[in-house]
Amino acid sequence: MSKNNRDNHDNEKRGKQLDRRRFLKMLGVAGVAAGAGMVLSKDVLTNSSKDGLVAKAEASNGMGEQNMEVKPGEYDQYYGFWSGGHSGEVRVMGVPSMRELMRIPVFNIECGKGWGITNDSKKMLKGITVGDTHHVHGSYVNGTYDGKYLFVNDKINNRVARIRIDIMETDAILQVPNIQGAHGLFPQRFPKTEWVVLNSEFQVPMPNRSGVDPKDYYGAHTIIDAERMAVVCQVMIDSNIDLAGTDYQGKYSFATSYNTEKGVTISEMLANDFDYLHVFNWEKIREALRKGNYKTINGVKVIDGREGKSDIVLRIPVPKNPHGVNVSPDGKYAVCSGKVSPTCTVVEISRIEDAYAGKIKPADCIAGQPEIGLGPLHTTFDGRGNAITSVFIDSTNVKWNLDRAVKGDKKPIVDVLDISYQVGHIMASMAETKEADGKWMVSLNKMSKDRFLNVGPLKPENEQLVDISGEKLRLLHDSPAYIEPHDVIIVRKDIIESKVKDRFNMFEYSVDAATTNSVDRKGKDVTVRLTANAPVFGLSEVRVKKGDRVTFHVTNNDEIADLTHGFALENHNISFTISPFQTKSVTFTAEKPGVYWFYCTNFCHALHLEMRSRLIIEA
Ligand code: K7E
Ligand code: CUA
Ligand code: CA
Repeated sequence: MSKNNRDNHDNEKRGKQLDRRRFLKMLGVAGVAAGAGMVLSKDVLTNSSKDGLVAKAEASNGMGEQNMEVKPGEYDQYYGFWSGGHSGEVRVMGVPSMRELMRIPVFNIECGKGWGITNDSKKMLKGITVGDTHHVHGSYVNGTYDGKYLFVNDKINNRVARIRIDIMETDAILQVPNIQGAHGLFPQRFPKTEWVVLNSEFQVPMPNRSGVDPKDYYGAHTIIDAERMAVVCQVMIDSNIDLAGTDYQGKYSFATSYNTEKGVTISEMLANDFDYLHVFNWEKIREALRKGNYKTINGVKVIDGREGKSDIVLRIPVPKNPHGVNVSPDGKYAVCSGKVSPTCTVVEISRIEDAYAGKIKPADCIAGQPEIGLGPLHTTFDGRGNAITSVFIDSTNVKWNLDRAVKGDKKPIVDVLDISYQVGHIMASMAETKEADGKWMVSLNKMSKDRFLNVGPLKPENEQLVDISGEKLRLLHDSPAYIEPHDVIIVRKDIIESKVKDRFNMFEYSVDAATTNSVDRKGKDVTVRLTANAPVFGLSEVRVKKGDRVTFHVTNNDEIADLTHGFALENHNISFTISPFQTKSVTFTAEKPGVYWFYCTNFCHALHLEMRSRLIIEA
């Protein structure tokens, strides 16, 4: 292409993208307006897009000047922990390089590690191998991450998983009864994570049964014991509850609702002009548990938090179907993003006590309500008094000033960044802690459209890296992501790095570690202990009989960092890896007589290909 042609092509492409943006916006507006039956103010529309263009036209003064390049052999400054959405996993990324470092299987089957194939993982999954991970958050001590655990929800099967950060593996999965659409999840931030809260996005009969009028469907705020991974109790409420947050004092948890109408159709869910931010009072929850003010449903203590039934729940009216709720790093404000309303609602947390005491109305907790743009979804913070909100329909990230907002400024906008396209969550570095440092932000955009080489009708998402260190938001990088991360936390590497191990403690994770090799038979049960040392398995041959129930315990006896072996058995649907000093077990029935090779799948040695032995099934 000649330079002129290329310029034309580029201009054409820019033109196309601009058209695309307008088109998406019109679609979004039409969709929301039709669903809501409401008229969106023209003022909001034109102003927010105008701000976007002004921001673009301005010179680069006020721009951050951080360099995202991480040279070969250098490390990233941050660990990013991404939810994987309906891939069911969690991903570990480097920030700012946006390089994918690892995937942690959680609710899915994954052969890299053999998750869902080994006995331990099967026991945790209980045969349920689809999941939808949205919200991944770390455990806290004193308002910041302690580097011990990650917690993540499964919206499809109402589970919460815990990941041990030292080995980056799922170590517990809790099935939560009585709820559906397990969505918002947030750990206690202060003084440390003893509880994790989980919101149910869908209302259902409690206990679940047919023949119930939708007016008797309920939502529940589930409280989980983080160490025991057990349900402490559920607070049953009339509404659904969506996103979750906790304060920085250990007093309250928050939940946005979009279906206070108890609708079962979209138009019913959009009937009211206001829904709620629910506030749950932890002292009152403890008191109800102490006094026995609950009933037990499916083995869970269910406290009645419905309107008029108890004083545990405070309902702060928030305009129309809000989505995210995020607490500012100074602990002062809970910010609800409006979704159908173009506003963010700033709730001053210190006023909540007076509202519980009846001294002020719940609505009086609202300190500001600035107009942000069309379809605000999630808000993050730079730790310097600014909030940044993702705006779905506008396809923008909007930076605004909290102080100005609470002083009554209806448009405290500092900068508007056009993103590509239709953003869900955004997250700034350390922004969900009191140590928010205002350096990097990731924008998880739901659609990449025309941004990457075409790979068919299913396109990757587009995750954009933004430098937020300056006055203006500066877009630095596009990363394709396999469907579909929803949320992310960005954690300073010093918090994580020292916690991460190079090898397992041989007997910590399994009592079945094989330090020597053996084959033991008890009736039809055959137990094989097998060592793996590069480049040999400890047994060159294992003989069993047709119909035997065979268990292999495979231990990697190599202690060298990064020397992982694999174990795959021909024609038996078995494949997993074993990291240094780790033991993994698998049980299967020997059905078809013959010779079956088991081999190492993970390249470990010059003679890796020779690392193979026979299982002989005798007739
Ligand atoms: Cu907004 Cu599930 Cu956090 Cu997706 S949720 S975007
Ligand atoms: Cu062991 Cu390859
Ligand atoms: Ca509603």
